[in-house]
Amino acid sequence: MVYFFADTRYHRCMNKRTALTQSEIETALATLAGWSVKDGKLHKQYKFKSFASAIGWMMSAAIEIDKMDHHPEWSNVYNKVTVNLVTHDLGNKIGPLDVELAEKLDSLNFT
Ligand code: H2B
Repeated sequence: MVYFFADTRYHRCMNKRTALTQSEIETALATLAGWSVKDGKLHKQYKFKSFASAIGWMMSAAIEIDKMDHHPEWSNVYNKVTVNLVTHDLGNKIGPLDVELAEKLDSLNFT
């Protein structure tokens, strides 16, 4: 039993341990609306109706980000939030967790 769990976790971990290839990134981008690769990072700028909306979204995003233990480079100016995703543990390259986080961010309520 211990082996079973150890094995599952090992594979889950190994899956996330390599940077995506160019074609894997292109495949991911095809289903990620508004995302692009900019300076080698998975990039999107969200525009909200107000500063309060932007900050509210960042608060709910932060909770999900923390749960994933995968942290974006992001910044806010007025009603815009700019997000740049790379995996530091993969030498600042785009990895599976970056795509996973992009999907999670897009799934949050947005006004
Ligand atoms: N966030 C990002 N963006 N890249 C990482 O490689 C990363 C992270 N590594 N958050 C995590 C934390 C790691 O340092 C801890 C130990 O899980």
